Amino acid sequence: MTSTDQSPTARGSGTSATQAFRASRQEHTTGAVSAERVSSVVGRILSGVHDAIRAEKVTYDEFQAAKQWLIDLGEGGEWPLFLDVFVEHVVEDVAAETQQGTKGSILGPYYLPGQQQLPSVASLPARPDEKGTPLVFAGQVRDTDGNPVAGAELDIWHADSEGYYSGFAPHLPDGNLRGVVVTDGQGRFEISTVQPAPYQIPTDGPTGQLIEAAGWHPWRPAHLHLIVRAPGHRPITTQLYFEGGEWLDSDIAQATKPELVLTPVEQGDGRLRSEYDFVLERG
Ligand code: MBD
Ligand code: FE
Repeated sequence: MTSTDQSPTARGSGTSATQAFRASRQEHTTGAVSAERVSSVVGRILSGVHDAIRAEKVTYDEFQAAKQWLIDLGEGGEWPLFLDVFVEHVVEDVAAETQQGTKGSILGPYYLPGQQQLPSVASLPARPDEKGTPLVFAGQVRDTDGNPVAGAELDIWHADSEGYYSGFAPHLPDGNLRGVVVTDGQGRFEISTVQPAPYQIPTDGPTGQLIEAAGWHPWRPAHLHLIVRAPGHRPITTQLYFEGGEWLDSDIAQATKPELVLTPVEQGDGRLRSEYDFVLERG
C-alpha cells in the first residue's frame, strides 16, 4: 500500500482484500465442475438479471453505467467486499442447513490466516495506546454431546475502536487485534481485548458509491469474527455481536442471528465481560 493517510482508502483495503483472497485460493479450489452444474447455476443467475431488466425497463444508459461500475469494482479490488457484504449471507444460510452446534455467520473479506498462537488465557496483540473499552471474552468449547474440547483453536479477529482492521488499514500494525487462542484441558478460554466499533463500508469506493446511490446505510454492527476449529470436528466460522449495539437490526451484510448476540456486563474494574460457549459438531 502506498497510502500515507491515517485512514485507509477504499482502494487500499479493497486491494488488500483481493490479495488476501488470492493467497488463500488453494483452499477454495474444488475439482472439475460439471457442465450441468455450471449451466444450471449460471443460467439461473442470468435469468435473474434478465428478469430485473425487463421488470424495471432498464435503459441503455443504465446498462452502460452498470458496466462502468463493474469495471471500477474490479479495478478497486472490491469484489471480495461487495460479494461478502451482499451475497455471502445466503451461501452461509445454505451451508447452515447441514450444520449442528453453534450458529455460523459469514467470513467476510478481512480474515488473515497464520496469526500468532496464544495460550488459553491471553490478550490479543494490541498497540500500547490501544483505544476502546477493555473487553474480556471467556467461555468453553464443547462437542454436541457436551464433552469439553481441549486444544481447540479460536481464530479471532476484529476491528479496533474506530472500526478499522489490521492488514487492511495502513496505520495499524500487522496482527493487531488478531490471534489464535488455544483452549485448555477443559476446553476453556479467556481472551482480553477491546470492544470493537461498528464497521462502515468505505464510502470512497464503488461499493460505497452504490450504497449511497441506493440511499442505503453503509454500516455493520460491532462484531467479533471467529473460526473455531479442532481436529476431528467440523470448523465453525461465525461472528458475535453486542446486545443493544447500533445497526444490530439493519446490518448491511445481513449476517446477524439472535443466537450470536453477546450481553457484556461490567466487571467492576472498568472492563466488560462476556461469556460465550461454542459447540462443535464431530466429523
Ligand atoms: C466486515 O467487517 C465484515 O465483517 C463483512 C462481512 C463485510 C465487510 C466488512
Ligand atoms: Fe468484520
